[in-house]
Formats: sequence, structure tokens, C-alpha cells
Amino acid sequence: MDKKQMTMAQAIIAFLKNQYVERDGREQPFFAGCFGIFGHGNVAGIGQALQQMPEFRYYQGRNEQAMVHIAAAYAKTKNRLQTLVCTSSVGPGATNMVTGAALATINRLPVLLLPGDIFARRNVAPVLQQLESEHSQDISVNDCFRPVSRYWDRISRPEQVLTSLPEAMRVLTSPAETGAVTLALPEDVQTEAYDYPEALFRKRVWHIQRNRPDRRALAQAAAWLHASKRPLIVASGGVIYSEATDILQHFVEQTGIPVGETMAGKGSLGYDHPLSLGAVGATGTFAANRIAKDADLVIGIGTRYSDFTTSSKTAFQNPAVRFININVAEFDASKHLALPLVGDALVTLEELLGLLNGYTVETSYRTQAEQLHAEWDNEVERIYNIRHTPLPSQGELIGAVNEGSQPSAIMVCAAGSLPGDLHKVWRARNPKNYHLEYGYSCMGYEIAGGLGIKMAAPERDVYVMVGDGSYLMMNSEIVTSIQEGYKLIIVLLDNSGYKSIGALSRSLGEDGFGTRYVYPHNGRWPTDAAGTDVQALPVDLAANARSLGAHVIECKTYADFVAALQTVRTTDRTSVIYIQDDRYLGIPDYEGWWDVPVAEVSEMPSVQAARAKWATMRPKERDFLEQ
Ligand SMILES: Cc1ncc(C[n+]2csc(CCOP(=O)(O)OP(=O)(O)O)c2C)c(N)n1
Ligand SMILES: [Mg+2]
Repeated sequence: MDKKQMTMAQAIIAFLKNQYVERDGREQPFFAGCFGIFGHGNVAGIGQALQQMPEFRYYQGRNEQAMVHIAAAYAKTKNRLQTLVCTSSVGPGATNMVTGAALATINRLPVLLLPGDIFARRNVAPVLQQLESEHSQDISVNDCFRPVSRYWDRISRPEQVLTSLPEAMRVLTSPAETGAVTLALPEDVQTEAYDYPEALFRKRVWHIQRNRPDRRALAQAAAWLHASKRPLIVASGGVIYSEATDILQHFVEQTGIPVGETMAGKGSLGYDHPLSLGAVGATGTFAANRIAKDADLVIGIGTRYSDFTTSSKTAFQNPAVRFININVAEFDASKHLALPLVGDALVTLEELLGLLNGYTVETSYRTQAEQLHAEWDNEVERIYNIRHTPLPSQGELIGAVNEGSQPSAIMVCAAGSLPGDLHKVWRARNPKNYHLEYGYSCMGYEIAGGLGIKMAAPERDVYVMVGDGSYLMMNSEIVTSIQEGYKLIIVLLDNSGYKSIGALSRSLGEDGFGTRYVYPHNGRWPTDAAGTDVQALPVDLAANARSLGAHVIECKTYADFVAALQTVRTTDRTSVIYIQDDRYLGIPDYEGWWDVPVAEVSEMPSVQAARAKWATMRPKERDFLEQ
């Protein structure tokens, strides 16, 4: 067998650059390069290897957490068929990636993390940044990655990569198992040489399977559909990752079954399709939530059934409701004691349709769904046309971005009050138009994620919608976007703090405590009761964005904002549209609910009232054991 002497780090990069994936006859390299911030834990290992192999592109990040967000957003945009690698030093550089790893794993997005680790040979311990343990030398901060990774290994001998790298690829390319993969790399072992078999570095193509479900389960699903009078499809991320949007539309048109969409699934069906009910759940539309309430059969496609999707288990109130779940992961397919169709969304929908023998819903049901669709569209129109003064409403600004952007654009958001509003009123015009990270809802994902999207789809405009809180938490990758020439359009909505948690706090009887960006007054936090009698902070976010190299347009009115959206279409680099908007005017709830527990006892009457209200909803939470 031919051998080649290489360091462990060189072997890893040489292996990664030859990994390909193929689905439906389309083949592409799985890794588009490596983000990294160097320190003593990786500079001489992975850093040296990347320098020696420039064909595996190195990208410089500003913050390790942001690098992982970039990789996750890249993978999401590529329907998980391609991703990026992230290398960090030992210690804080590594633990900065833990949040990113959790985000990727929760959203089922492949990212490969290569944190540096403490010396395997140990004699010089404690190395700078090492967490010591009195009871074991086999612990480092990288053990924090174990619960947030789908595969985790520490490479304490160079030859271990012969078995670890193929395992890492299996997990990363598995539609059911994918998430963060962490290979912790001790800084000494990274630089150690070994005679690796040449076969490790040959081109390898990983076939992404489209598994088909059990035949008996399919037949039973067809029978359940025939027995159903009020079926509803809940379309989620699995539809989009599987590229099953065309077959979904065909399925819907053949059967007349209406569709509600989750955060990850929005865009599965065009917003203007008559059977699109829009968002479902806690941040859902009245159209989807009314149909969900009485549905006798829910067909969940590629969904994790998060509490937002199920309105904390209160969305489906028909006593006889049952579930058919189409999912690549047995774990998700079995939720709500469903009839599990464990398989790929595209081929499963095809097979199921083939068994339906012309089944359609009754005309009256279809008409009801179509009417709700039309009524909802009017509500969106109303919200887009509010002209609130002195500060505009968030809803009208969302409308302006939707109408001022190309249908092919990608809008990205993650946390704050924007996701709920966007879920309700953003008009998704293609399956990639709406990119929400709402598995982890991680403040700080927005700009970094926007960069990952733009790298994955440079031909599309990317609109990053971000609140002042998220912007302050992580705006660093504006610099990277300028450095690499990837133009982002960042829409920065400043409402002087946390509009979302402020509203949540009020609903829990806490009057916005701790959610305004103002000076404390006599050592106490002004709540919403203080009104305008507060001292604002001397922060200038527009100047901040300008200082990072962005082109910045400051707006005061809705009209300024619309004009700025035109201007940024032709700017030459990352551009920020800055506007202040109203902290209080929200888009209403449309019969959804979210369980946030309220204090059981309190001296505050407002909290007691909120608790009493909560107590009326809690019994509506269902366990679906009756089926
Ligand atoms: C990293 C992180 N920390 C805390 C939270 C809890 N949280 C959710 S939204 C939010 C406020 C976001 O503020 P901003 O970006 O200004 O959006 P707004 O609520 O004003 O729309 C907070 C603190 C979170 N989602 N992520
Ligand atoms: Mg805010």
C-alpha cells in the first residue's frame, strides 16, 4: 500500500478537500473551505496545513461563534449538500464555537469543527488557557462540545483520523443524523507526522440517499387520508432540504389539502397559492391556526414539532386528531405518537400520492381554506400599509423590504420580535426567500448567517434583518463581508432595546423590566411605566456600522426607508439601512399561544393576573396519547 508521510493536520485537510457528495446525479465538493482564527492551539497544525494547501480556501473570521454561524447558514442555503470547516485555537477560541455547534445541531445543519486541544503528551501542562481538573487529565474545555455535537472525538494519536474522518463524513452527510461534528485536535498531535495510506486522500463521493418508507405504513397512511375530512399539512425544513417543493405543490393541488408552514418550512409553498395558509403555531396566521384547531389529520413533513409550531401543544384541539409524520429521522417521525413514514420527503410524497387513487378533500373544506387564505392576505396588506408616526411600525418596514427586494432575494433573521412578525407577514416568493434560524433563535446569527448565505448564493441579494440588540451582540462579520467582497444589505431596526422580551415581560405582568436601553435611574431600572421619562444611551449604531467599513444610510421616515432600499441595490459593498422604529406597536397574535410559565406566587397584582390567564391555557396542552 502506498504511504505518504504527513502531519495529522495536513492529513485532515488533504482528506477534506477530496470529499464530494452526490444527490440526483449532481456532484459537488462537500467542503467549500475553512474559516479560522489562529492561536497557539492551531497555528502550527491546521494553520500550517491550510497554508501548504491553498486550493482548500482559508477564510479569516472575527469571532469563532460567528464562523460557525457562517458555516451553518452556508449549509442551510445549500440544502445541507455543502458546508464549511471551522478551526479554532485551544481554550476560549474553542468554547466560543460551542454556541454555534448547538445552533447547527438543533437546526440539523452540518458543520465540521476543529478546535485545538491541550497537549496529548501532557508534560508541559497546564498549557496557556488549559482548564485543569484534579480528578482527571483526560478533560479539557472541548468536552463541552459533546452534548452539542452529533459526533465527537479527540484525536490523541495521528492514526486515529483513519477511522474518525470517515465517521465524521458519515454523520455530516446523513440527512437524519447531521449536525455539528467536532474533532478536538491536541496541539502537539496536529503537528506529528505519520505514514498515512494514500487511499485516505482519494476522491470519495458520498451518495445522499432518498430513503423510502415502510410499505405497510404507506398503505395505512393512504387509508387514514381517505378517512379524513379535515386534513392539514404542516410543511417544515425537510420539504426544502429535500427539494420537495414542486411535488408538495402537486400533492396539494391533487388532494386539496391546505398547508401551514413552520419557521424552517416557510416558502415550501408560494405565499400566493390559494391553499397556502401561511405560518402555523404560536406565530401563526388565523388561517392556519383555525384549520389546525379542528384538523382530524395532521401530515407533518420534515418537522421537529417545536413549541412554536404546536402552540405549545395547544394548536390541535380536535379530540380525534392523529398524525402522519414524513421524516428522514425516526425520532421526529414518531413524535405525537404518529404513524411514522420514515423517509425522504420528495420520494415519500410521490409514493403516497400514487396510493391515494384520486382522493380529494370535500369542496366545502377546500373553499373554507381558500377563503381563509384570501382573508389572511388582506390582513397582510393592512399591516404593510400602516403608516405609523412619529416612528414607523415594524410591520410596514417588513412590507417595504418584501416589496423593495427581488423575488429571488434571501432574507435572513434569527431573534427578537422580527422572527414572529416575519413568520406571519413575510411573503415568501421562493423556497429560499425566507431564512430563519429559529431552532436556537440565537441573537447574533443574523449578520454572520447573512455572510454564509451570500457565500453560498452570491448571485442573490441577501437582506439581513436585525434588531439593535442582536446587532450589538454580534456585528463583527460586517468586516469579513467587506474583506471577502460579499455584499450584504443589512436592515437595522433600532427600538432602543428588546421589543420582543419587553412585550413578553408585559404579558407576564413584569412591565418590560430590564428590556430598555436606558440609564438606570437612582440605581433602579426604568420599566415601561417610565414612558419617555428616561435617559437614552449615547450609542450611535449607524456610526458603528460606518466605522466597520459599511456604506450606511440613515432613515427617519417610511419614505426615506423605501428610497434607501432602492439605493442599496447598486451600492458596491455591504450596506446598512438604519432606522428607528416603534417599540410598542406589534403585529397581533392570531389565535396562537406560547407557554412561558408565570410566577405561581407574587406580591405584584399584574403577575397574579398573568398567572391566572396562563392557568386557563395550560390545561389545553395535549399529549396525543388517545390515538
Ligand atoms: C444569545 C441570546 N441571548 C438572549 C436571547 C433572548 N432574547 C430573545 S430576543 C431578545 C432581544 C432581542 O433584541 P433586538 O435584537 O433589539 O430585537 P427586538 O426584540 O427589539 O425586536 C433576547 C434578549 C436570545 N434569543 N439569544
Ligand atoms: Mg431592539
